[in-house]
Amino acid sequence: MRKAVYPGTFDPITRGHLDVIGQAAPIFDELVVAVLHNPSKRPWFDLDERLAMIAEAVAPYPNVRVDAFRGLLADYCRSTGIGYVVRGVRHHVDLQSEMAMAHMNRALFRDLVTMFFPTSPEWSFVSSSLVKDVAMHGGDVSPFVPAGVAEALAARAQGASK
Ligand code: COD
Repeated sequence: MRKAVYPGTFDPITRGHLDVIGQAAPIFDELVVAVLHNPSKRPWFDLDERLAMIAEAVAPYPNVRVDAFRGLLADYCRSTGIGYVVRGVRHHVDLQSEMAMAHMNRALFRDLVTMFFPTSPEWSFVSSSLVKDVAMHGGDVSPFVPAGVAEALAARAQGASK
């Protein structure tokens, strides 16, 4: 069985992430979208909120499931029998840091292969940070994130401005 992980922070999931999932899902028997649980960071959305938003967004893909992990990605892959890491690339700047991560992960777990997926051009400028910034300033983020995420962002931004 060909198992892959798409790891990330996903704070929150965007249409750019979903574009990568849409490209990768048909290639693997199972694709796990794995959210890093990092208690030392303060995300906009807590782990359970992020997992729920992703689960809703990937519902159309029967072979995609959601999980959380702590610690090293290489250890998570080793312990779950995952052999492939899926990463999205928006432009050459992403590639620089993504290459370093891919090499480090391979150095930690020799069997791990990273596959890069170039995002569709319409999402190449989209990032979780930018959509949070737009939402925080009252902008419409609905073109860039799934509907449920847009609602959650608007609610969070309203709460933060009170
Ligand atoms: N279009 C396409 N791809 C996109 C878009 C977009 N618009 N936006 C983001 N992406 C891609 C990113 O390039 C990335 O590949 C992926 O989607 C996830 O992005 P983020 O921002 O949600 O997640 P990251 O990049 O912060 O995740 C980093 C990890 C959590 C995977 C990493 O830090 C990690 O593995 N940490 C665990 C500890 C570890 O193993 N460290 C050693 C790593 S070498």
